[in-house]
Amino acid sequence: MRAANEALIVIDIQNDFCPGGALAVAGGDEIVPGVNALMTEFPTVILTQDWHPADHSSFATTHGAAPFSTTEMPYGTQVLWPDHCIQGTEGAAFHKDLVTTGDLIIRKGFNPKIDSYSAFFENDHVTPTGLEGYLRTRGIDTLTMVGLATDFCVNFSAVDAAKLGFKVTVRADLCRAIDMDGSLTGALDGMKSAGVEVL
Ligand code: VGL
Ligand code: ZN
Repeated sequence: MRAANEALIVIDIQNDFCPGGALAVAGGDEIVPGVNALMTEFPTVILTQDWHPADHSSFATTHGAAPFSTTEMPYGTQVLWPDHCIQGTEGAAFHKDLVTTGDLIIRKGFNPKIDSYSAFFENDHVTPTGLEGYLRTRGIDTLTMVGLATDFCVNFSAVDAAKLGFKVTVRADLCRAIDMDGSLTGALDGMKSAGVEVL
């Protein structure tokens, strides 16, 4: 068992990010057995769940635009996604084989006007989710991250955590990427320059 100051953060292993889902990540379901096994090593396990209202501003349908196009939001450029992870739907549910007995499930992306890739801040980079306070008040300063997608929610979560002063390791073998327009290479470089250890 790892020390009490360590936590595993399991990011967005939900049906819509797995094959057959609305925003399927290639091989997204392959990581489930390895993630479940890794959970047994950690005293604290936290899961995140992408959790959007039906008319979310990150959905292409909300703008009458093409999926995977981009738009300018007050907080910067936003990719417009296929409708995914709508609150309470089967697509938003965790993969059926994922162990979900972790200590905390943190939902994100519920603000209709702002997307939230990171488990720590919405995409405006200032609105907190509360996860930082949860970790600090429990004396946790060292994080391992796994899940979907490497280049979006894992990347943003890992970089924010490193900026906040947490020691962060990403197990890239237990992540899978969307990889649009070189986003995976950019994410791996960005994480490394932020001080994230990518294994
Ligand atoms: C994600 C795009 C939109 C992710 C979530 O979990 O990486 N990507 N919403
Ligand atoms: Zn989303």
